[in-house]
Amino acid sequence: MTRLLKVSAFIAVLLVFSSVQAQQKSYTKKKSDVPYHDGRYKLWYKQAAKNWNEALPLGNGFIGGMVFGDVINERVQLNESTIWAGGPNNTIDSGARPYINQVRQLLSEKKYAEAQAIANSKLGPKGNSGMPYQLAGNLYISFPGVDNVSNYYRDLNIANATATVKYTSNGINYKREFFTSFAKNVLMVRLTSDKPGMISCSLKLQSPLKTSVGVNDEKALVLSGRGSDHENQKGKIEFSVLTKVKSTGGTNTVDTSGITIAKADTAVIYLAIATNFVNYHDVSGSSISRANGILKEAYKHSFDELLNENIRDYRAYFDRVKIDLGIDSAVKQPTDLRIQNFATNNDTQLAELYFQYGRYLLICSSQPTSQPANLQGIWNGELKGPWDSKYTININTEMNYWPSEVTGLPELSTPLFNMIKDLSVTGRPTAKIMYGARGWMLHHNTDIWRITGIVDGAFWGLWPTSNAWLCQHLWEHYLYSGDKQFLKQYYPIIKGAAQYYIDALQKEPEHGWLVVSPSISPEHEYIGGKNQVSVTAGATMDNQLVYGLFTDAINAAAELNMDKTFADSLAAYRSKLPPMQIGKYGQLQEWLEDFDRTDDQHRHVSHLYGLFPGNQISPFTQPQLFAAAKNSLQYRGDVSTGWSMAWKINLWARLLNGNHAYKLIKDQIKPVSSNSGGTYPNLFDAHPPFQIDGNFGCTSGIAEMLMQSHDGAIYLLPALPGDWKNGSVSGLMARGGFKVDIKWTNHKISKLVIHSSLGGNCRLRINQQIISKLLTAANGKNKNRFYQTMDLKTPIVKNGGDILNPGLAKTWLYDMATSPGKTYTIINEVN
Ligand code: FUC
Repeated sequence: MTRLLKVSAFIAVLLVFSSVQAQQKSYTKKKSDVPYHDGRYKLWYKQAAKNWNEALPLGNGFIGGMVFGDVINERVQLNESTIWAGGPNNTIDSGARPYINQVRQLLSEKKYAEAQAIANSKLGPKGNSGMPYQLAGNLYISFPGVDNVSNYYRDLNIANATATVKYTSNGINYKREFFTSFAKNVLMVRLTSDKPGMISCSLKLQSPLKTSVGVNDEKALVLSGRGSDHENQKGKIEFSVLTKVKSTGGTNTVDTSGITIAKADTAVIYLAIATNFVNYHDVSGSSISRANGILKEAYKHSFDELLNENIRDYRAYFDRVKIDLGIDSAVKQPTDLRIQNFATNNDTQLAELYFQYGRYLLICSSQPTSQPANLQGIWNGELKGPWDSKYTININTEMNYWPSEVTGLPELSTPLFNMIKDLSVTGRPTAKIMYGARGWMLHHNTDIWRITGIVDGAFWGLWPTSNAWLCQHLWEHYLYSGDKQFLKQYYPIIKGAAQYYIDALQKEPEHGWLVVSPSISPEHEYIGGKNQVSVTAGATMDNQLVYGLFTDAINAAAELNMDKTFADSLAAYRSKLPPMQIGKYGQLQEWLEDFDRTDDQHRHVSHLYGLFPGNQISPFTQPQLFAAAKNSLQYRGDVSTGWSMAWKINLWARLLNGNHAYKLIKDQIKPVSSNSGGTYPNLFDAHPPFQIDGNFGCTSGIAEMLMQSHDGAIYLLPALPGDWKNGSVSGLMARGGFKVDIKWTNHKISKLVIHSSLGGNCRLRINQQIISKLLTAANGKNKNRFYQTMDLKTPIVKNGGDILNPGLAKTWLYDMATSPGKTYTIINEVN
């Protein structure tokens, strides 16, 4: 019995709750939901932003604003997600095909340097490498006569999506409040002080783009502009920024030099931005009438009305997941200090803040009808941001969406799904003209115009497997939601990507395997030196991606009960793909030949796609592969660019090593140095420079440390670090429509709540024994059909090297029958 008690006897209580939604509503009502220290959900500072990476981001998927908070000259740097250079175009290279065939031939003859030379000279971009995302401009508010300043405070409250600046000047307390309205699509600013008549300032709109400033009939200040011409493309985007002030007391006047507010009690600034963008091939909208309409609608409402509405709208997303990793006194320090000290401080809460900040950034940069989050989300202060702030599809765009399903924000992936739909159209002629194949394809980048050709140069850009990676997100959305309508709508797109490979795969001469050729293991050379070679055939990541795509297409056809002949043919092709290979250092080979080096610390860890975000390497069914993947990751090292470290957090979580994953979180949340990634004072991830994927990747990694559901069961606390001794998380989503709440004490689960939206068997994997009437020992295959499709046995080949024992701890597997809409609570009475 004592032993029984020691292993934490659980008593299960079955509780039936109402729907997920009803539960979410109650979050906002219950007082106990905000038992946190003020700093828990705040990024805060004792000084204004000295540069862009210290400014604080606001956004609603359309407008982005970076608030600097200078007391004398406030700056809000403005973005609108459809202001890009150039206009509708595609980058298909109509002369590419013979050279692609030539490169294929050279690769099959192992003439690698020659293949690279032809690729470099003949298969680069023709004309343009995609268009840059551009800033709209800046709202400047200058405050004359501000001196004797004290009590300066600036924050971003991610529980409410508001930013605040406060200070005392000449004995008077001033406050500025900022937010971007989701419902009304405006940026709002309120200026107040604790003494009437003290708000005097002047507003200006400015932009480095070609713009003009005027005043319209409604007395709004208007900045009209156009996106740049770029790389042979004429700038076709027209945009309008409109701003108008409502003040109480004093006066506010407008002319072409700006808006002047004098001696007001309060001033509220309404700002709208709109463009002529309709979709990737249509720019026939009217930016001015759109911006006018937006401003008019918002102006009817008071600041408080819009703020309250906004907090409700925002929290409907944000409150879906709560997390508590413990709280230390460090939470009382300003955020920039916390970042500096995170490596050595006990500050587990900063990881929690960073996790929730990732969710905040996704909510603010990707709304159901917006553009997808680009390399900088929607925040870019330049005419041509890093890598043009485009969509890089060999890791970065996908990483942006890793947290959406698991952290309860699935509808925020809609812009990604819409972009995939666009690309399945613009990528059809690319498949035909460049590769002589059916279906659709694109290379490693796209932009708002949905280009599909090679960009940057063949060394980086000759990677044709983006379609397979993008389609993974479609299938995963189905696994989480069980939404057959969605699957039906997107099945032709998944099928189109699979068809491309049926036509494009090449028979490799040595083993007769079918390989993607030419391609690269993203951006990575396997022959170094002056004449680096990246171009290859049969890179491991490509094999995994095509294996996954075919498998998903086969499963999708089965779920929809259609296309059996096509699915059978895919299964036949799939059996001819190369197996994963274990190389001479016991590593998972990155290329078809064993080129890997143990001292290679390249930032891309592409061949580990199968471990994460794929599900082809399981510790339980593929221990040899699992150990090889671990060797590969160990050789690669930890510190790297921001997104690379974020990927490694997910990978170490999948390797079930919470301490190593947490070590990488510490490596990521540290001040930025010039040669490696880190975190800026505003908690933006640094490649460097700022790239948002690292923020999203880390959020996903923390979720993976707490729960995984890709390998036949829901694995609870699979990679809990020693430092996260006590804590809780609620609202994480598992495949098959399960919502999971976990509370743990002393690293052991003390309470578990599972809400089932689709019903079916809920199989749990746990690192401890649980005794509960609700749970039975798992038996045979998981009967839940969303978990059966994960039953992969990827073929492997061992070419040498020592295989380490994966050293797995014992786990317990349970089954629990569930019904749709029911909630199940399991309480550990011992703890
Ligand atoms: C890929 C990466 C780079 C950078 C760029 C935007 O090309 O290799 O590190 O993140 O995308």
